[in-house]
Amino acid sequence: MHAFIPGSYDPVTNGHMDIISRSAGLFQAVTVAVLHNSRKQPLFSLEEKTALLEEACALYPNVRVAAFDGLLTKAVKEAGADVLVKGIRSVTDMEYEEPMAVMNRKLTPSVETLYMPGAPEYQALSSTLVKEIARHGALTDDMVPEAVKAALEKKFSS
Ligand code: COD
Repeated sequence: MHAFIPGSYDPVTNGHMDIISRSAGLFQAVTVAVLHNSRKQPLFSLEEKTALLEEACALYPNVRVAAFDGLLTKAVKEAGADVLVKGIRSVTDMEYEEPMAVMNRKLTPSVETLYMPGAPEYQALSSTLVKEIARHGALTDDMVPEAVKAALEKKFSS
């Protein structure tokens, strides 16, 4: 089976990496897909987000990183994947994800959505909070991969 893990990844956090690394252990192949979320204004460019993810995922030989646009289920098919994996931190995540899962199943029934509960230690971690904390120079080493911490510190250094 081939898993597709979409996200804005602006930037990738250790919460995302928990879902990616566990999926790498479960599936033969994993595509980590960087997509644009029209509800969010990104800090990092598509190229920067992809490069940071590639560095963070280099440890996992069955994981590849790619950028996609357009309809999610079309991107899943383009990647040759069959399962959408969504990390879930809370009821709020479920409420956000469930209508999309129902609609995606209606659009492309052959693509299943699987929810993976996030690790409790990363439950409060989001790209949004990480950026806010980084803006105040208060990031800790357990929040994001090393290269992401350096990239955030550089963004907010001026
Ligand atoms: N622990 C566990 N999971 C986490 C954590 C954490 N700490 N942080 C984030 N996640 C999960 C999120 O719940 C999400 O599933 C995923 O990781 C990505 O998170 P983000 O914040 O990087 O990305 P989002 O939430 O902005 O999602 C962007 C998508 C483009 C994937 C999303 O908006 C989407 O699926 N859009 C559908 C577009 C579409 O085709 N619509 C038409 C049919 S519905």
